[in-house]
Amino acid sequence: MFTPQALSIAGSDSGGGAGIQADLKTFQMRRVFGTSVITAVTAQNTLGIGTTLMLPVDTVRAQLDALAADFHIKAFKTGMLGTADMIEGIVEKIHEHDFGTFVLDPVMAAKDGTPLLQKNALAAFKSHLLPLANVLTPNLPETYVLTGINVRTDHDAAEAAERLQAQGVQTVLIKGGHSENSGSLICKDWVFTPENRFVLESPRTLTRHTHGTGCTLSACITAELAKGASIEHAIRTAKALLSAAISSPLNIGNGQGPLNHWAMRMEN
Ligand code: PXL
Repeated sequence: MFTPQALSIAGSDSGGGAGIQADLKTFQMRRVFGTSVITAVTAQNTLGIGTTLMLPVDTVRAQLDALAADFHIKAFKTGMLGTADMIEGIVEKIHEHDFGTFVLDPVMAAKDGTPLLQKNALAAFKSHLLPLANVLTPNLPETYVLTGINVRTDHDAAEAAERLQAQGVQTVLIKGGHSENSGSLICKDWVFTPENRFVLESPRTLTRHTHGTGCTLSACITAELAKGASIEHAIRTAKALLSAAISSPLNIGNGQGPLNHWAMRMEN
């Protein structure tokens, strides 16, 4: 039997809650074999990010070549990419190899504000990477940077998605968790696929242990797509995993702690 294989191209979080570590844990939870190409190493705990080291672009490209030569990766995601050079080096390899369906998590900054994508890398991000995305998963601040639209209403979300789809993105998932309406008990996400659109609503859990939510969501979507699920099914499964992972928190570290990646049972 063919074993589904997925890839995460992202940064390492020594604290284990976000980045490559969150992605691999999520792949494993969904019974997908996880591979990883590390773009950067962050010295990090639940209190924040210290030193960050970008790996040489050639080392990243060599990791991609190694996987392409031996694996059958059906879906991949990108997280922290850091610089314009890194984006350009990876984009070339995405064109050269076939890693399957592409889930683009437009990681720009950590929750403590540390930039994870240089400002001068935005142009390369928008012109070279964005048009390749099968699924794009921006939060509200990222949606603003990519479209100039400050999403507050369903209409704003539709307009932002339209702009992104005009640039080649297939499915847009706008995550409403950063809403100014965060006093609300409901958290709303908007999904626009090429065929339809729908809204996902979930109860807002009052917790500060939300480190790695974006990474985990996009990793779960990637895992489900690697197994051949439809986009809609993959997104709904990822939301269910996220809700479980947020609502049964772990007690790790003294700051903004990680999700509970093993909270969702496989039969869900
Ligand atoms: O959650 C975004 C993110 C992605 N990748 C790495 C991170 C973070 C947030 O801290 O550290 C490596």
